Amino acid sequence: VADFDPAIKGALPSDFQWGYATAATQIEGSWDVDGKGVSIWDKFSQEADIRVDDKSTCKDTCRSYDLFKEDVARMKAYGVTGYRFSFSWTRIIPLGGKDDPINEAGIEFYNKLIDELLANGITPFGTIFHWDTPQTLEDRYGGFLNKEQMVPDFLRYARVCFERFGDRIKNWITVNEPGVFSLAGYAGGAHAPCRSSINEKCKEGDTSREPWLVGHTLLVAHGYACDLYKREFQPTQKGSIMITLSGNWSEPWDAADPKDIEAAERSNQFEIAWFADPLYGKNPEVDYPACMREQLGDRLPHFTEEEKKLIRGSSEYYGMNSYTSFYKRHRDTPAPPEDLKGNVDILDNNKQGQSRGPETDTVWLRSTPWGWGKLLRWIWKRYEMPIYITENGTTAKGEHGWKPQSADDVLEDPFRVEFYKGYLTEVATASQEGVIIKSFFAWSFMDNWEWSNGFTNRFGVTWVDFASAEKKRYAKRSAYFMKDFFNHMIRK
Ligand code: PNW
Repeated sequence: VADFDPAIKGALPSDFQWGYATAATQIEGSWDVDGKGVSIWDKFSQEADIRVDDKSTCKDTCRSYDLFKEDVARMKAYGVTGYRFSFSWTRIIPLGGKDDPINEAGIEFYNKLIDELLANGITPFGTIFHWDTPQTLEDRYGGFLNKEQMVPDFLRYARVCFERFGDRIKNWITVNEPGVFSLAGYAGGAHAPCRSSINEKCKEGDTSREPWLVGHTLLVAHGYACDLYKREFQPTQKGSIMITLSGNWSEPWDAADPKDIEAAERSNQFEIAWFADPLYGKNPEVDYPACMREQLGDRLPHFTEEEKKLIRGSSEYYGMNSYTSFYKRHRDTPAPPEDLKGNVDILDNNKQGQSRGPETDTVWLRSTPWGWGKLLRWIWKRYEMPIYITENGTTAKGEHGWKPQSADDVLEDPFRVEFYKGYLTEVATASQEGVIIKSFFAWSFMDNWEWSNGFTNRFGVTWVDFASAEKKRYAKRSAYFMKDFFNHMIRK
């Protein structure tokens, strides 16, 4: 506690929300219990042998479907003010569609979770869609590739969430990271539903088109959900609604080369402005960024007049997930049709040979607090929207091998502590400069099932013994650090 920087003492407003984020597929387990239907990640898990690093599935994960009370108690002990979790679509509507039945047992689970949070003074932030499309909708009509059919099904699911939970959930997030869902599921192919024309493990897909179509459907589905909430629920429930966007920072490989400066800016637009410009842009004409339209042409969908009106202004805050930064170098060759990032080379070192940051257990993630600070200011300048940081965090190199010696053993995780110290100091200084930042949700409350990386990537401030039947939890040092650091930074 003693060595916290006095310059950032009280830097964050007294109503600042801080806590941890999770997602249903990654922590709940009980994938076929109490009437739950099959999601695209449950289906993905059937092929874990070829698709997941450690061949693990999302069948049990952290078992928080059973252990949620223990988890809420632990969060309270960690000192959080809020918790961001996601609803499982197939727990609530097993078959997913607008005319399919509601599963009351699924509703009951989330009622108990929300009530437990509120009874412990923790503000719930509810994500409606964190990537777990009902498999039935995938089979019926191609899921998010089919805008006409998906939007009404999504809207009915959102309606059920507002109707059943909106009396207590006052902070709604429609969609988690439309960008990563589209790119990893429909271009890279490493995520469900594994569609790609550039990944040999995938049988079907058209990487030149599908990620842009899916992104568009998500944006439109989000727009209709906000419209519904604002018309029918907000007047009485008095909550707010937003979308969460992903976006890592792009820095020029050669800071003296105007072409690299342009390439890095173009890359930021492909990654972030892709969704943020239609939602929050200052250009009165609602469209994707000009550089995307230029490179992708009509492969990038066009907004109808109704969609333009729905989407601009739909999200009431800027929900921001970000983890790392990359160096970007321009290319002199034309962009191939499968290019996703603005025709750039993506590099770990800049022209001077300087590394973007120390490695972690996650291939794409390095600790880069320098880029995180630039990103916060870039978003603020471009959109002038108050920011809810809805995810940020890290794995640490080699942490997988740790074994607790006793029930109260604490993992000393200096890397994660340094990571958060660096990133949160940027949050504090940006806030002091006038960037409006309203929350920080660290990813994640506990180690969990990191999608195609399985249990090999540990993002938690709680270490989970996945080998034990009861998925025993152990605090890491970072959990205590976060409590003390926020106590220092949040004004009394
Ligand atoms: C996010 N990238 O995914 C998700 O919202 C979480 O479910 C996930 O566990 C967490 O971040 C950690 O990965 C991302 O390649 C996946 O930049 C990939 C990237 C970013 C975010």
